[in-house]
Amino acid sequence: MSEMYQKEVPLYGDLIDLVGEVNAEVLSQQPDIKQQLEHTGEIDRLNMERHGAIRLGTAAELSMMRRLFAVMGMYPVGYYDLAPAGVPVHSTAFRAIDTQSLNNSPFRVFTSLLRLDLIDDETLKQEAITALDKRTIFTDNVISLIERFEEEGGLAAEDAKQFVKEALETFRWHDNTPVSKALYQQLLAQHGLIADVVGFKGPHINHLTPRTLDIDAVQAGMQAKGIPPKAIIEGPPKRECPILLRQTSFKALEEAVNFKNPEGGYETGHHTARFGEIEQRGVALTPKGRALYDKLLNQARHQLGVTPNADNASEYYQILERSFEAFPDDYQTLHDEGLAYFYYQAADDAEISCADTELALDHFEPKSLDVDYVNDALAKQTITDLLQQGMIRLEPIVYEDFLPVSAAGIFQSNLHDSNEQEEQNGEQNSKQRSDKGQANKEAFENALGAQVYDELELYQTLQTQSLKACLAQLNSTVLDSNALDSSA
Ligand code: OOG
Ligand code: NI
Repeated sequence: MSEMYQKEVPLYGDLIDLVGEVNAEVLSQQPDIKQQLEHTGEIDRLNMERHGAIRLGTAAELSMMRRLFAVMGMYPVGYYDLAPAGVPVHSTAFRAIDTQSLNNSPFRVFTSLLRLDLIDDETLKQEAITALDKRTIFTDNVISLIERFEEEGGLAAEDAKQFVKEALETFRWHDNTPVSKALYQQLLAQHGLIADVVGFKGPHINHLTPRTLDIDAVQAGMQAKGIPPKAIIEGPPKRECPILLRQTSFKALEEAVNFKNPEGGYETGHHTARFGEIEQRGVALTPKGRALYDKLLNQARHQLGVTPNADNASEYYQILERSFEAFPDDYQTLHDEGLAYFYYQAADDAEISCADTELALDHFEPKSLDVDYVNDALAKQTITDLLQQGMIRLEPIVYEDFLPVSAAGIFQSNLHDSNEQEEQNGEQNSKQRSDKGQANKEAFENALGAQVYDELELYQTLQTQSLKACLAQLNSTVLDSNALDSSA
């Protein structure tokens, strides 16, 4: 998909080059970052794309898409309602859910379903539904292969190869549209996203997003390479210990398309939808950490008084930085205050043998492997002691999901130049719909044909599993050395 997209959108290839240069520079300048990436196994996936995004039109498309991603071990995680921000979609992210699979492939697809119910013009709504009903976004072959996967619990190597080839077709760009220019323009007047979904043959991938180790450097470097950046970097400010997700993109390109002429043939026009994005991820936050993040972000936005834009970008960053002074910025405190999720890892052998194994042994009764034990106060003290002695080290669990306020910013900066109007709509929408959040999630899951995973539960499980594995490893090391002592 990356190769296809670089061919389709050459500017995206330039962005990839810039990201590669900046990442290499950071790795050579900051050996501690390099070491951390080695410990968590992420060094090998550094230069792979981290996400892409598509927009779907119907429940049937969404549920087949869920089945397609399941073939690749990608499952729907999280629910994002963008309607309160004036974007008529709700979304999930398909991604791997366990550590090993994430290390094999961290790629996620932010997948949105259009909210046709938000089109208030009844005639237009019907035309949109008719247009969507007419299109088929999956090849027959990919559907057969999905069915085979479901029946047999897997695909043979040849089939898997064929599956990738066929699945890619769904994400391809088509510059001949199935709708007339007149209908396209009506849809566009309703909302840029509606035109982008209903006006095309399929859900073209609308951006891909590599990971950068220094998003500020890439943002600054884009201009110099002739890549027009979005006005502001979304998410938290620059920090010593990155949290959640910071993102920025280059502005969507205006591309030539051919609209289907009702009298036959095509007429030329253009469409703006596809762009390139970069992301820098940090540690996943617990519900307590996330509540603090939301509070500080809202506080900063409220203080700025208007939506951050090109004219107030530096003022916004200053306000944001000041606001986030209240968010602890070292991993130990983030851990001790229960603000972020961490992997617990037994220190390397060398470090263990220098540590005071007897003290550790005092704490390690066999019950230490019990999950409940892990949560009680004595266990907390034990963990603190072990961390202090250097027997256990903490490695941040990377946030693998998305942020609704940031996503809305990414959507909006890549739509037609009607931002201001959309933001005003957004405020109205949030008033109208603030109490409908739960019902929307249910509607989304009905369309999806499954429930979405709760991302916070997934992080908690990763943390607990790592603690159990680490205690088991320490126990066996300590017991081994004890056995050696007593046999001596
Ligand atoms: C998705 C925008 C959201 C992100 O990274 O938050 C997104 C879209 O434009 O379809 O990709
Ligand atoms: Ni994105």
